[in-house]
Amino acid sequence: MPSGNPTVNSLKRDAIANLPFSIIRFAEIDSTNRLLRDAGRESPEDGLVAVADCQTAGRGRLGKKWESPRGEGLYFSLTIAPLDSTGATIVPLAAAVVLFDTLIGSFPALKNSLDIKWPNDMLLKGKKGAGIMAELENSIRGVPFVVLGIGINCNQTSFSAHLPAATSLALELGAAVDRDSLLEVFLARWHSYTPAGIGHLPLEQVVSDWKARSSFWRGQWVRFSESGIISQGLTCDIAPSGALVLQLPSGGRKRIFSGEVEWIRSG
Ligand code: BT5
Repeated sequence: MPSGNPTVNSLKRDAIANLPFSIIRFAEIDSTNRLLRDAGRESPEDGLVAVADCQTAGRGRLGKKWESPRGEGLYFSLTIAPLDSTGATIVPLAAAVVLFDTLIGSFPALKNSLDIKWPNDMLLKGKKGAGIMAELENSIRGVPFVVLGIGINCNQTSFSAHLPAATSLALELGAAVDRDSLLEVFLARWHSYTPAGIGHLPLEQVVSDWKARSSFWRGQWVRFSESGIISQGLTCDIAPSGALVLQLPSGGRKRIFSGEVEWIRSG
């Protein structure tokens, strides 16, 4: 994006001044999730946010990488503590709901192009514009906590050849995006979605909010792999547990709790 282009999504800088977040900023770090996990092992601090201008070893799920070029994306993590294993299920779903609303609220032009692919991909016209992960950890004193990590492609104008299905907000909007404002809007919305803490939010409500924002959970053919065997199924629901429910060609139903499902785009 040429530097002279307009910046959209402006918001007053003190929007989250009174909310229970502490933000630490880095010009460069290996991974904001790694940082908050390590810090949390000593003493998890609820509401601690780490944000970086660039990550040299940004992480995705299951040992995958998150490309985090300098100055282009929004890369941040949030510690939620204490929170036990239910958090690993509810947090990424809730984060997808809040991120969806953050993006639509900030950029109404995305109304018809934004979608959520189970479990955690934020799609813009079918391409991945943001990713969400949640890592569960225990402190040395046995306090369980979750580190929520979000990477949003904001101002990239191109992606490396091995990411043909990636896009950015700027590519979709035709204008550069203010990353600080986006972070503030997300945190403000996260706080209002979870006023008493995410642990008090019923999973059923989060699942229902997630379903209301995604077209992916119904009527989409997907491929999944189990014990090395690749099978296909038609998405038909999100279970109250957050699992993706598939209708199998054999007639049975299958719940997928984690891992990858690959969208088979052509009918
Ligand atoms: C995710 O994993 O989508 C979660 C990404 C979370 C990144 C944030 S950034 C701040 C915080 N600190 C971290 O270290 N991580 C978090 P997953 O569903 O596993 O997707 C990873 C896959 O997405 C990769 O294998 C690539 O195929 C693709 N990918 C990598 N970088 C991408 C990018 N910038 N845009 C779109 N796709 C990308």
